[in-house]
Amino acid sequence: MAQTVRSCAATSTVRPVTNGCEQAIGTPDVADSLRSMKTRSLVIAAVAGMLSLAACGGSDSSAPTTPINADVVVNALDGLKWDQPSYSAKAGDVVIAATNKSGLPHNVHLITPDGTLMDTSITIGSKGITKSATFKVTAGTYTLICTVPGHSNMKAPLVVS
Ligand SMILES: [Cu+2]
Repeated sequence: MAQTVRSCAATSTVRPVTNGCEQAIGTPDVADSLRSMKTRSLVIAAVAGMLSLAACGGSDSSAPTTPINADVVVNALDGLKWDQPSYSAKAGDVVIAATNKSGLPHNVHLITPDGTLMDTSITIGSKGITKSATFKVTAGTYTLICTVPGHSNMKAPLVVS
């Protein structure tokens, strides 16, 4: 006899593999502008269909639609500054997700405790963009910077324990 068992689906905490590669998780600007056109549903449906066809036809399917389970969330704000005076993380593979909330292009680089600029970086070129990357870090105080000329004020410690 069949019995209906209602079990909660376990939510997976599997994190997208980034391995230093950037992943764009921001919503395309076109989606925002389309969303505001509430009365033009036919147009929206038609365009959405075209977009999904284009997405299916593309060879690059690396853009996830859900937020990345980041270890460190960094926001670039207007006024050439990060949203926090300092950040912290646990040693290992640390996923940093950076969002550009300002009107200027930025990037995220890490300087190791011994002063070396790490190869891994994140570029957040325009407002609303969120990207992430995995940084391999060990215990110590790193420095999170933006290397865009004139942005030297964008500097915050990343304390790794
Ligand atoms: Cu910057």
